[in-house]
This record gives sequence, structure tokens and C-alpha cells, in this order.
Amino acid sequence: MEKLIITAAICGAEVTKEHNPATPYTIEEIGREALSAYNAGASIIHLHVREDDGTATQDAARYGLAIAKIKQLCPDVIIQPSTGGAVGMTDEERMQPLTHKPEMATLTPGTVNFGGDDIFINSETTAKNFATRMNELGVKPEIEIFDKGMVDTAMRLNKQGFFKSPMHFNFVMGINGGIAATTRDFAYLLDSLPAGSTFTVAGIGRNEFPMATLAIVSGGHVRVGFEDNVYLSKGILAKSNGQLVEKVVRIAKELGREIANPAEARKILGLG
Ligand code: KMH
Ligand code: ZN
Repeated sequence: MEKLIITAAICGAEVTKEHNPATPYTIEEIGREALSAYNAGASIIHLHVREDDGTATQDAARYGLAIAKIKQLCPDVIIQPSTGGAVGMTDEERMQPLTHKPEMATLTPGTVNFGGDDIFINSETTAKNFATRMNELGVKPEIEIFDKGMVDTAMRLNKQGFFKSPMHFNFVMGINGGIAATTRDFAYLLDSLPAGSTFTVAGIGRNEFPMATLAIVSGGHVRVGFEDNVYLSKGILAKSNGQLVEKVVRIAKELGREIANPAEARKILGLG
């Protein structure tokens, strides 16, 4: 099996300091959380940014500051900005971080009810526009899969030339409105991927470590972080994103899977 790539989703757009006081808002805090995850073994930082008061933003200048801070602290880490942003943002607003030409960025090929009554809107035209912009700028998409139909859409857009092979997917499992975090549904998604794809699994809330374990034993990769889950174990808040990454590293080591450093992650994902 390939070495394990760990992505740390350190911030997200929805989690707040009320959920976990270590949630980063300021550039300093984002740097601190990225460094804690990197030191623990993360090779990718999935990045959202906030105003200092915690408001989610996709502002290009704010991303520029966060990217510079992370590069200063963790020079070789792969930075993967969000193009999902927060529910309700326009497509142009969401695409702003691409101006920094990151190595990767997220791209969601479908619409989903997001945690209840919010709707995370991604029409097919949105997905095609995001993919076209990423292709022009040399940004590899991580295709966010919130439900099985999104894999089918990705394969269709791959045939049409919008998504290049080999594709890299992230199964986001366990949000209210999306696919459940179950072994059956994980197997269903895995079985649906085209040959040669790579995939990461992000289990939401209490599903984070069980789904990480399934990914580890199945040859996939793992995403953890405050965006998805703020608890280290039942009732115990993580003190940092690094603690969540450390837990994945412990599980992987017990299961005999080695951890990829950023250079190894780049090779596995065909970056650069
Ligand atoms: N905040 C969600 C609405 C992504 O980063 O691309 C979308 C999201 C996905 O977080
Ligand atoms: Zn995100």
C-alpha cells in the first residue's frame, strides 16, 4: 500500500470558538493550527479563512496572508484552499483563492443539503467553470463527494475533459443531508471509483476516527480536523488540530501503514 496522506482541515467555515476554543480565526491562529497539524504528520492543509471575528470569507488577500504564514512555518506542506467557502457565497467569491495558484483546491460536483436546512449549491455549470479555471491555473482538484451521484457526475465531467485523470476524491461522510458514514456506504463509494483514482475519507463528528480507520485499511487517505470534528474522543475536546492528526498517526502505525511526508504525498497525487 502507498504511504498514508493525512490532510488537516484546520478551520472550515462553520465551526466556531464556541464549539472548540482552539478554532483558528486570525492569521496567527491559522498558522499555529497548521503547524501543529504539520508537526504531527499532516502533509496537506485544507484551508478556509476567517476575518478576525470568525466570519468566513473567501477574500483573496486574506488567503494570501494565511498562505504566506503557513509557508513560513511549514515550507513544504501542500496547501489546499477551499472553493466551497461557506453556504450562500457566489461562485466568483468562492473561486478567489485560486488566484494564488495553489497546488490543489477542493471542487464539489453537486448540490447537497448541508447539515439540515442549508443548501450547498453546485450546479453542473459551476463545477465545469471551477474545473476550467483550475485547469488553466494548473490546480489539481480534490473532488468532494457528499453523495454517490457526485462520483457519477465527476466521471461524466472526466469523459467531457473537464476533470483530468487520475482524479483524486474526498469522501465526506456523515453530514446531515449527505451520504451516511457507514461501512456499507464507504464500500459503495469505493467500488464506484474509476481505476487509478486516489481517495481520502473525512468522517464527520464522531465518525471521524472509525472512517479514518476504514480508509487506512483500504488503501485510502485520511482527512481530520476541526472543520469535520472538534473532539479527540467522546466528550474530550481536542486542544489542537495536531492532536487529531496524532491520533490518526497512532492508528495507522498500529495497523502497519506508514505516513507520507509532503514530498511523498506530491508523488502519490501526481502534483508538480
Ligand atoms: N463549507 C461548506 C459549505 C469545501 O471546502 O470545498 C463547503 C466546504 C467544502 O467546506
Ligand atoms: Zn472545506
